[in-house]
Amino acid sequence: VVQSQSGTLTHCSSIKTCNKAAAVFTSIPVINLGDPESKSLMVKACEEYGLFKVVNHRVPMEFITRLESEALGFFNLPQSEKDRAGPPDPFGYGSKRIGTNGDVGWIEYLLLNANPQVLSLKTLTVFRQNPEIFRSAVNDYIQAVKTMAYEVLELIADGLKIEPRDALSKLLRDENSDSCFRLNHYPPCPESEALSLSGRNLVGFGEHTDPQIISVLRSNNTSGLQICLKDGTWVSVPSDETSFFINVGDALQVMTNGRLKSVRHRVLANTQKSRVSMIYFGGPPLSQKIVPLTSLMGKQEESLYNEFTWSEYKTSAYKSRLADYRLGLFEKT
Ligand code: GA4
Repeated sequence: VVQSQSGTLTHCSSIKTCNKAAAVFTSIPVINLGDPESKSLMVKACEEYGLFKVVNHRVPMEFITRLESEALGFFNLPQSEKDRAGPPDPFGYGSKRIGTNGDVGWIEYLLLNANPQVLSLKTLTVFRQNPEIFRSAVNDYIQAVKTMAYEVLELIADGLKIEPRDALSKLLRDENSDSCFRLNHYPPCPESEALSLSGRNLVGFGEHTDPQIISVLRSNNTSGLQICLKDGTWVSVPSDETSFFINVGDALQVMTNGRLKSVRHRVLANTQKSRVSMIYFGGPPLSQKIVPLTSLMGKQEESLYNEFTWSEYKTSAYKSRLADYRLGLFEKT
């Protein structure tokens, strides 16, 4: 893995490429949070795709643009400065390496605890002139996005007739909720221009499912996100900087006994523009048992999964490679 002096990413032959141009996902479900039908539309989207787009989300645009510019300010620092905020073990700056088991991508990122009090000092030292500006940009954004995530989970619970309606959201509201936050920067990749001429694209973040309950993503106006449909084809999700994308994670798939699908997704590098994304990963407390919700199970219905705690799942996930099918270890045979 090579890193140039200027702090930009340079070519790295171990980063994967993929060669088929994906169709554009024009039929992506778009859900207006003010729509009385939103709960059933969300459930439908989570059953079919494991992903939907949220409009009328009430997260102030000002919080979004402020954090995006803080993030870019950080990613534009010299490499040596950024490295002082690394490695991401578990929180901090990372470049190209994803996780600890050999995965790489055309990406640099900051991984943060979604509990603002725990914003690691290591990360803040990089913002030594203005750590408070960064801290408040992160806090305001996370707070607003969490509020939306709780609402989404309550609507999903309503749509599935889960009782009480906070059965899912309370796991994220819990002060011990194990949630994290990630700022990603995918620099433009000129090499992939040549590669894409030969029909190949460089992978920014390799295919995977998210282990948590739900993920809330916002990106700038640069495409790159793709999801895998039930039939195995990949489609690219058109970027929309004013909306949020919500995806189902592994834990929610288990809690709904497989009804809602944890979607496989990936990000490809763009040849022209840099992509910035910010993602809140809502997870339960470490001690939480991850089992299908009783109010959702039919009379004779049995769990498709063996019982496990979030801590057990997380430990197992962090030992896996990005593309692994992590739920496989927990399925009943
Ligand atoms: C995918 C979702 C989140 O980005 C993340 C990722 C984590 C990491 O980047 O350290 C993991 C990946 C993610 C799943 C499998 C393991 C852990 C990298 C990896 C190879 C922060 C998370 O929670 O799981």
